[in-house]
Amino acid sequence: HKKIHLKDYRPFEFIVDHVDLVFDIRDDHTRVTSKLKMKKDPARANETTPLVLNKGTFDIISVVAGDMVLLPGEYKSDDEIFSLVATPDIFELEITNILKPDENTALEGLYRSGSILCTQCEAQGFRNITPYPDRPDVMAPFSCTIVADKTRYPVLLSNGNLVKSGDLDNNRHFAVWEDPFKKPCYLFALVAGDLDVLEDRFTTASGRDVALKIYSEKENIDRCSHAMTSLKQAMAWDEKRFGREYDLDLYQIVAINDFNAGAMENKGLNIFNAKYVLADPQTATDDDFMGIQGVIAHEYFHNWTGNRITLKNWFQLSLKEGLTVFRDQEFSSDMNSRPVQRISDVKKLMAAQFPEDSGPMVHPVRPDAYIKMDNFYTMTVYEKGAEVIRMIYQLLGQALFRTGMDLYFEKFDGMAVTLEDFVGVMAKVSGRNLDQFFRWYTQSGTPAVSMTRQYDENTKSMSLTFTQATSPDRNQSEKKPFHIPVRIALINRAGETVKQDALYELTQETDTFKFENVPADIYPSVFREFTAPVRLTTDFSDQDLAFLMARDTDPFNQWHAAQTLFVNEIKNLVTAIQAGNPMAVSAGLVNAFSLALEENQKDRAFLSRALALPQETEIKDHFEIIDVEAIHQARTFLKQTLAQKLTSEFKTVYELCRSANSDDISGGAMADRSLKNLCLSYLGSLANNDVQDIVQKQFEHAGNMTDEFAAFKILSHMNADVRDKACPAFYDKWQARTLVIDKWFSVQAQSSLEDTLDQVKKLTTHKDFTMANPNKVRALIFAFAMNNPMHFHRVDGQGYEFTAERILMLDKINPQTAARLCSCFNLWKRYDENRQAMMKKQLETMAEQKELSRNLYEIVSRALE
Ligand code: DPP
Ligand code: ZN
Repeated sequence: HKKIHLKDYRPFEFIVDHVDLVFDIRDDHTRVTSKLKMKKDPARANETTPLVLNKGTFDIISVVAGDMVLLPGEYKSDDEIFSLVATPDIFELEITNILKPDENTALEGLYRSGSILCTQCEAQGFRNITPYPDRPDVMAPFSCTIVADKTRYPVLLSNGNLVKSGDLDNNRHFAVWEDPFKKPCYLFALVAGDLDVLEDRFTTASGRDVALKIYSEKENIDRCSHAMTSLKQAMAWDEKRFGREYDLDLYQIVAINDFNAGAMENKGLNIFNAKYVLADPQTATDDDFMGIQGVIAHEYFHNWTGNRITLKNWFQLSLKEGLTVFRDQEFSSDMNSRPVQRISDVKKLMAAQFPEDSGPMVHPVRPDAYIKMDNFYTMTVYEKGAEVIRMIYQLLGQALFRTGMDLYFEKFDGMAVTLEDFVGVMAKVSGRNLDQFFRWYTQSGTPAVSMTRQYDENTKSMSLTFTQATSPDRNQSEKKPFHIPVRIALINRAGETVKQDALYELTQETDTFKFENVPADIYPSVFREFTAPVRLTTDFSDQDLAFLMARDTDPFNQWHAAQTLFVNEIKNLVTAIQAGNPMAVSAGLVNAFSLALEENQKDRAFLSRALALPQETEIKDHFEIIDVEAIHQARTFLKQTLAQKLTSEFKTVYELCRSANSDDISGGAMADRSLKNLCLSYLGSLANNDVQDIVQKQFEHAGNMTDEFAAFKILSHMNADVRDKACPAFYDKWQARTLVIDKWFSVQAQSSLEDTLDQVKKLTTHKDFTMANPNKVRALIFAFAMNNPMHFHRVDGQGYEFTAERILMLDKINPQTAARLCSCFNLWKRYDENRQAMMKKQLETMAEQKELSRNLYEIVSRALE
């Protein structure tokens, strides 16, 4: 399988002036006719230049060049390429081919989801629709005609504006769409189906009246209003914060049940995984509501960062994704609680991006090479990419950053550009040299930064010394220092600010900052709001951390101190377990925890995050060799000890937070629920009759999915009897709601009970489970392999065996999703010898398969390299 390298990038030799597509949808096939108006790049006029278009596996029916019908010998066509040996300087090419969307299980290109036909083209799915220069730097205006049966497909959608529609013979009808904006083909979209629509309007700052339409299957149309509210919030926010207005008269979103990713920003016609559109308090949790708001906004923001300004090549993916994630994070921070948003974004980065950096998929934010681009829609490109933008924002400050964004939009509108172009405008408007900073894009790995304090009694000065080091990896054998911004404030023992928050910059292996005239018993609060994506170690003792947890003036750092305390405690417990010593939780931790819990009248959303123990999957990142059982045992023991010692406190807070109205999704009500359910989860870990009763009551009488699901999760861990009652009850109530049934699968897959693997195997034959639906696979198989370390890493290897079988099965259906699932084996070298050997064996078995997809091949071969 061929590797594509950034260094081999060449511009396309032709220009596409216009694309005219016709989709003739029939019961068992769709006939696509594409008319391309093309010309040679003027620099190549009169040269003999072969035309090479990307192509998927479909049959070509006819090719017309100009007014000449070409015979099969006059063009070349296989499963990857369509080519002509030579063309005139200016020409038209009409290609007709036949697609079988019903057989398209990979969900790339044109495919069927239930009764709906739809498309997914990013990254390289358009080539499965028609031969085309399938690369983001070829931009063209598109028009699209759809012809279909009126009864089966009453709604016919594509990008841009509807310019014509009408009836035809034989109960058929047609619609013609024109998109006035030039775009790369990965932003093309088509939807045909029997859909209902929720309509609204938005008037932009300059007075453009935009029709907003959200489409879904008929039975779900009353669950689209939260998505609509979120869309309007996003449109208003982008005008206010970035001066960006929407540019068409119509914005459409379609909810689809079978979708590989979260959502797709196709120009004027977003296609969404239904999970990120549909919600009401009865069927969606507060997290689901937040997720929808964030994803709706993310796709909307792409209209400027991604669509109007797009990518020169796929290596630049973070140019649109890192920037757009940064924008959606800022949006969510402005709509909700900024500190809580920051905590959840950083938690995600630490839980999923840091491990990516320590495994075989480690790559710079701008990768140098790929076999299959789909494999590089990663936490590094997205989440770390957003952190890199955030660092630029920190270095420049809000005003200059905005000036830089304005210039970026002005200079590059309608173009396909690079990360250098983006950082270039930021350097220009600020007058700063960002050359060293650019290493964040080209050098992989998480820098480890250590901070130590030195106090000089004579001069009454405190020095902070920062040392950075990044481990060598397959991308670079030697790492140069990063340019790392760090926000620092000084706090005294009374929790008062002694020195205001200011920005410092690390550029060397070691940097020291000196603070004069400060008392000895002072605390530095460093990397406030997580100024940079680094692994931080400090010389803080557990007492220092307890102080910072209570008194740091940055809530993010309070959270971080609490998490560090928990991790330290769990590490001590793991050491005790491994040495065969009895476990004990330190009194200091219980005390710090109890003091924090007393602050429950303040910010409950924040508190529920600060007092949540890190997951086993997050804890593992703090160990060189991961001891699955010991980590599970240690965390469980810590949780139970806290629950035991603070039972009445947890019960009190649980009662205090119960007043929220069950269908109120305001920030305050969500905060109450999250703290209440955190308390319930601690109590639930005790699994005695008394708490079982409380959990059971909440499960049975909950007025919303957040409470019901929280209780259900706890019951699923209690014991087999309890679980075996809760599961059918939940199923019977929600069997008609496929998104809720996903939750039902995932809870069972993540249970800590002994027989979980057997249950999961049984569930693979459940009538509601299918390997063909990515949401179902994620709910059951991903949840088991990624979020249930105790059972995935079973010492008999059966968890590995089961998962590897499923990956191979899935690879035949949906290679993109199979490759994603396979990353559960990525950290195999971090486990004990026995597990290493078993995981390696599964990877080798996969590698030996004859017909691995390119997607899966890349993941497996990197893991074994
Ligand atoms: N471009 C999409 C997104 O991140 C992913 N397919 O929004
Ligand atoms: Zn995106």
